[in-house]
Amino acid sequence: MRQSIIQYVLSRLHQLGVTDVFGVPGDYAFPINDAISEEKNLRWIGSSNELNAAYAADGYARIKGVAAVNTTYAVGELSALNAIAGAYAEHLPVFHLVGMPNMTTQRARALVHHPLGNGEFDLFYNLTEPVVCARAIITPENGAAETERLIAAAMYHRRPVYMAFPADYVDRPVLGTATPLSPPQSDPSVLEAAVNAIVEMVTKAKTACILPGLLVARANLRKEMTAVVDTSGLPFATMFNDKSTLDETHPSYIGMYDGQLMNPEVRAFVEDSDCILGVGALLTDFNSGAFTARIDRSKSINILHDHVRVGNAIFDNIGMKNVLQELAKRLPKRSDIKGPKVSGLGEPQGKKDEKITAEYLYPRWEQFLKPHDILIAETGTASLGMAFAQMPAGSVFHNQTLWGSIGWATPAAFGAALAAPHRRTVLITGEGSHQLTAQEVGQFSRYGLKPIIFVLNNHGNLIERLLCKDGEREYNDVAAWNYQQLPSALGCKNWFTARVTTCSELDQAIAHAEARETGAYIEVVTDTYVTPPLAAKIHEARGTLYMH
Ligand SMILES: Cc1ncc(C[n+]2csc(CCOP(=O)(O)OP(=O)(O)O)c2C)c(N)n1
Ligand SMILES: [Mg+2]
Repeated sequence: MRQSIIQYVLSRLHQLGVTDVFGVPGDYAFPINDAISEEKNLRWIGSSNELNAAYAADGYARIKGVAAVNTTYAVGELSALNAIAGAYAEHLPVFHLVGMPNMTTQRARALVHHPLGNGEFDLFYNLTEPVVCARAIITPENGAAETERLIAAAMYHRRPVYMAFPADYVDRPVLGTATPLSPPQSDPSVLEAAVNAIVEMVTKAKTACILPGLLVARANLRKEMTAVVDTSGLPFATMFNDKSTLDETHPSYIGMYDGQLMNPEVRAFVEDSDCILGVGALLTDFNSGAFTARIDRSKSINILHDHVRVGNAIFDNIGMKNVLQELAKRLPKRSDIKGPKVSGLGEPQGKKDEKITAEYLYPRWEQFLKPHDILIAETGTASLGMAFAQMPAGSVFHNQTLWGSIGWATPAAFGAALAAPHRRTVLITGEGSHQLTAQEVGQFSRYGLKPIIFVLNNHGNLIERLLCKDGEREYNDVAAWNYQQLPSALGCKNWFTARVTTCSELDQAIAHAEARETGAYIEVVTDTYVTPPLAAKIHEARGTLYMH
């Protein structure tokens, strides 16, 4: 028997690595919901709401390289849109599968529930256009071909795609066949010219360094990138959004480059280099120390996913993977170039029975991290503090640095934990952000996952207090929840929970959390203005640097 349209789509997603689909059911989506639950290779993961489902898909895609989320027409898909836009900004291929009313209903312009009541059904298909790299309404005729087109687009651009399924078409047999599209190919002569230009610039340079960026990790090119570092012997630094692209225990790692705001030795080394080899790094506000990074275009290179810039020369129609593979063979070994030695946050500073300070908290969290951990750090002061921790071998740091939608981290941590249940997932979130999506904590226990969650309670939106004109304005206060009671209320059985206010209480709670076989949820209470150094710098500079 021929596969139905939805069976075809789901089997292709499974071939790409999707084994779980996040979502919230709905009547227009029932045929998709049913197909997912009947598909033996896939698990339906019921989320609390569509925003959380799509954030969870974002977290899952960060670990597995691809994810899928299923929502119902209009009311469901619109709630997911913020997270889908985030996946677009952050380069994550998330397949958004949406159930639409029957085509017969749409043609009759019938006044069924969910649409706006004006007989128009393609509004939401149109609304999604700017936040996906490709979209289609899937029919029996176009099903196979459109699925292949969307897969090729999502995997090449590493961006989300949108697939809407009229409910009466979902179970119809897929007509015709389509072969997977081959990825774009590099132009060999341009590749040769670009690699020659890069090799020449690196060879001539007295000092040089590498800035590996987020696109390397997103395109699954960590191995190729590490080979370039090893061949060239060049020191490398990373920027905030690019943190943990390569292993931070690698001997060539010199630490975080954050413009003039932090790490002056790293800044001096990077900016004084005659050649700065950027690979998939973008100079966004948070990546450039609030635009204080000074990288001279004429002595820098950037290798992007489909083109390379060497100084002012552009070489296009060449793929990042091919460029890295060639460079790993051809770059000269520059063991003569030595960068500064990476330093982490050092020993926690503070008295054991006193309140928790930034000088204690961030070094203590750094010490707590273990090899292969997945750290999900929410937008806010906590991620600004943890950006300067040195990550242990094989561990990764994830933050939504560009999109920066608070509430992302809690469901994203769930998605990441589900994608890698054998690894330890650590969530660090401010309490203001946590309040947006805290109900997703219940999902960890529901699906047998054991994260360690830290909720930093500093009595409101600290980063906003530091950025706005009067930190005491009431709009930065949040409700004082009993955080410790949340896991139990949300169905987490036998979790370790604690509320800590002193350094020794923090130490004890961490020791308990590490020893337990269940999830752990620790509320870390500090004074309102306990601020890590980068957040303090951004505060000092906000008039001139940041808010332009
Ligand atoms: C969806 C969304 N709404 C609002 C904001 C603006 N915003 C940025 S950080 C923040 C508060 C963060 O507070 P918290 O999570 O408690 O972290 P803290 O800085 O206090 O450590 C807000 C409201 C945002 N980035 N995203
Ligand atoms: Mg806060």
